[in-house]
Amino acid sequence: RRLAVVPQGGNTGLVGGSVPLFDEVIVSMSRMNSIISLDPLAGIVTCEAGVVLERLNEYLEERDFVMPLDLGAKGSCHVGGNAATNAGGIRFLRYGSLHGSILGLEAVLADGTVLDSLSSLRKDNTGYDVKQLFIGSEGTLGIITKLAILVPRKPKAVHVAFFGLSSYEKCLATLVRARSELSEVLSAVEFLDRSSLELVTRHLPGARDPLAASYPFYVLIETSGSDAEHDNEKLNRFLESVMTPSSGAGDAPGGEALVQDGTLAQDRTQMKALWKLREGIAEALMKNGVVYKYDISLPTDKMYDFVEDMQRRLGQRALVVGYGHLGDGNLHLNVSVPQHSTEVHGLIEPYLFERVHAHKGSVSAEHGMGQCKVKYLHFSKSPEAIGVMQRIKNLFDPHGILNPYKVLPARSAPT
Ligand code: 2HG
Ligand code: ZN
Repeated sequence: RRLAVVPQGGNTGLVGGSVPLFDEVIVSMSRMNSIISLDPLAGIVTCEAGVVLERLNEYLEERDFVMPLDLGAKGSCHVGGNAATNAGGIRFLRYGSLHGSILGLEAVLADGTVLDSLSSLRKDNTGYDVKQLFIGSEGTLGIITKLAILVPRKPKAVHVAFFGLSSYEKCLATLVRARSELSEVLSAVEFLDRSSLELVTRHLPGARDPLAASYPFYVLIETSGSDAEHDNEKLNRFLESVMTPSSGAGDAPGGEALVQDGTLAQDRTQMKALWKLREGIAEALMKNGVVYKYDISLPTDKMYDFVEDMQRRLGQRALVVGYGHLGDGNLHLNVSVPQHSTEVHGLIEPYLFERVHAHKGSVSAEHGMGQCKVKYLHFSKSPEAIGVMQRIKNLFDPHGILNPYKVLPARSAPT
């Protein structure tokens, strides 16, 4: 009947991708929630799109596997939505993008055709990899209904350390050290600034600063490996190296140690508490008032300049915080105000995206385009690339009924 539809998973997106604008019908995926099978030999799980990420992860952990994806919204988001939005999250550094982990999928096209690309082969080099188009298409090319996902073995030993640092440069140097000294066991490197930590400790019950003094920056490092003794040894050597004052040689700025203070979680509860300080920032910001959210990819050494520049630009009008996936060059720049302010919003956009473009960054590192970023697509994609995207959209959805007004700017009618 050519009715416009909006596919909706857990509705946890941050760019309005699963929210209708006009009279679109919401297609909720929540009852397509079966886990179909797990092939333990190949490490491939097959499930329906509406399975909640945390539930799938629990199912896998019981069988000694783990999802290659983890994010703050795990308790509500659906794996179909994760695939449709190409969600990034905190395991990206270790397991990479869903473009690599999703081996196959089933999708329903605009005309009702069920496209079976549910291959569960590690290798399949038979021409165009059509399923990739659906990953990150945000429901604009078809509705993902099933997935086959490559799942790694559950790590036997996980450690989490939380550091206080005196400058962003030291966060970068700590990242470099972690990469070289923790190498294959390194599974996450996240950072947050002091304002982010203060928001979490103020708004989330039970959250407390684990360090004795305050620092302008914090880095959370996680290791995951198969041999607790080996990982422990590596981590202890790393801790010693980042906490010992340097001679000024190598990657460390001279004199002071890279890390001023730090704590290592002793058990699962402490590990969760440290992760909460990073994963709880989004929730704490929501409790603090109205928030303008930005999720940008930048050269890692430039990331915090963007936060400081925005702080200077907005002055007393707003609180600007910076945190994110340091190891992936993905900054979450958020601006908190007591109530919506057209003035503040106008000072942020399009200024921020113009700067991102000037630094060859991306206007969306992991949250997608949804409805909020559509008009800024051209800052990250060339006219030729947008033209190809439009042609693909026309091919899959000639009547524009799949999640309209999302991802791509309005187009002319198909010829
Ligand atoms: C995170 O990494 C999420 O915590 C949310 O991607 C980021 O709130 C945000 O802007
Ligand atoms: Zn994130």
